[in-house]
Amino acid sequence: MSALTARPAWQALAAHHRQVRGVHLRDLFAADPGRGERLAAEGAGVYLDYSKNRVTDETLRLLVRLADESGLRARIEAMFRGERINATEGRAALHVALRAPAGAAILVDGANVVPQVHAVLDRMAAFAERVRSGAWTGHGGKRIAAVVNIGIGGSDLGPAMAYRALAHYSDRTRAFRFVSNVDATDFVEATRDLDPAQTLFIVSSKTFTTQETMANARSAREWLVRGLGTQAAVAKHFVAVSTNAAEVARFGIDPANMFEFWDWVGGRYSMDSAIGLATMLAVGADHFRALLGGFREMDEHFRSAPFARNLPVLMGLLAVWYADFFGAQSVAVLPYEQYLARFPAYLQQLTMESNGKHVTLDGAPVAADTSPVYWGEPGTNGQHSFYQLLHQGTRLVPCDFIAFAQPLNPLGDHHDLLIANVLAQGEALAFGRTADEVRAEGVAERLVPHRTFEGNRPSNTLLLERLTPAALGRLVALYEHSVFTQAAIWDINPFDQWGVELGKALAQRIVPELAAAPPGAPAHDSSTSALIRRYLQLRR
Ligand code: G6Q
Repeated sequence: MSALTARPAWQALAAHHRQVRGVHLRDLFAADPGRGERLAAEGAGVYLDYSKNRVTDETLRLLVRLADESGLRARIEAMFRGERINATEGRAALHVALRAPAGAAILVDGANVVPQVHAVLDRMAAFAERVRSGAWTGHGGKRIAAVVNIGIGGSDLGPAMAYRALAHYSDRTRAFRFVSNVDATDFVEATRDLDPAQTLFIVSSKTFTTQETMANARSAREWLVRGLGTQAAVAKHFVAVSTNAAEVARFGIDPANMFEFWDWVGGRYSMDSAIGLATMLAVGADHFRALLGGFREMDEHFRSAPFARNLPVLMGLLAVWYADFFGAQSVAVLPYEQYLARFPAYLQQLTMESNGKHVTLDGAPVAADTSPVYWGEPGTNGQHSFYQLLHQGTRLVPCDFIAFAQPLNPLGDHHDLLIANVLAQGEALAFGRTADEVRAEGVAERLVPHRTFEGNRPSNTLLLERLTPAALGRLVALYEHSVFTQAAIWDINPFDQWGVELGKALAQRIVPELAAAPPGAPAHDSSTSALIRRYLQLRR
């Protein structure tokens, strides 16, 4: 038996699950008229209704006990204190320092990192102000009309998501584009209508060695130099966000135009670092600081609220409950907010790159399933496609609904229609429709099974006042800390990503084999070798 499954709370949960797995949400609600208000928590301006989960008070008590037995409290403190909790890379994981207030002290190797965080923020703000005001011009003196962020993974998904999420607050006089894929189509389509004399590239790369980003950055430099006729133009049209000053200088970007971050910021935890420069250019420094303020509020809630009323802890524990005791394979994230269209994609990296791990911190196999698959689309669109499976499929898919009380674009009764839908979905999933109810509607007997909804399908509902920069910060931090909570239970490292290495290394090996006619048969398995030969033939 592993340390995880040997924990008394785990064993108690396993026994408890056998007793409650058949209990229906209909009965839980019928037995407790106050359940909908009792099983709700509020923190940092986020209201979480978790009453439509397949839990009793005993389940919640045992889950909190599991968090205690897993040392969650000490792990949270270790993160906030800057300890090297990313043990496999020998680093701290200090994204919380990126939003710490100016006067705070967080030490890494004895040095307070908060002043450097604020120094970079101030430089970003000064730069953003120059671009936004028109004081920073292109090589020929024209205003910057387009900003193109070049980056991938953690250096793309956060800024791309935040740009869309905060579009309501953004500068509509400039175009913002995000190029990530090494597929040239991404770069070509992003720049085809842009004027090089008015385009600013942000090369965002922690390492400044990532194959895709460097290929796109080189193509951008060629595009610019070809368009403006001089290498000297690079200085006014390229800035970098990186930890690697030497490589930035080698690329030809003036280190004065490099915005720094640090090895203790993981890529998928970096949208609130200098990686957010594109976001700041779009929405301005004040909104960016408000975004950081929202992150900070959720950080403080996570660090101080008792687990039983702690939103990220509750959400993390519920994710473990379904993944490990009900065998749920996935979680659907369903924002009823068009501006959050890229939020599920952002969360896919945050959740799955963090917790898609098979060994514990000390290298032993994890005794339970780790991260579920996160996926989703904004409502109401998903209702007309995959929700069928959520309602009547054979799999259990816990859902996170996200909604805002105040619309950013009030228009007739659209917002009430939107909210009616999100509420109806949670209700339908939980309570379903029994065969007797269907019969009472006069449905023909042969159709009754098809028209029956078993219900008992769990969901969380997150309700916020309005999608502001601060609200976005709170939401992202909520999921960051929910991921951390899950990792603490499984005793895995959510901050490394060795799983993406093998494919990268093998691609590097194949590149020269495609460059010219390879000498002899390439040394791969027969499938890969045959595909290489076929590609070389078809390419001609
Ligand atoms: C995130 C990952 C990964 C990373 C990209 C880009 O946590 O580490 O998605 O962000 O591979 O890396 P660079 O920023 O170094 O280009």
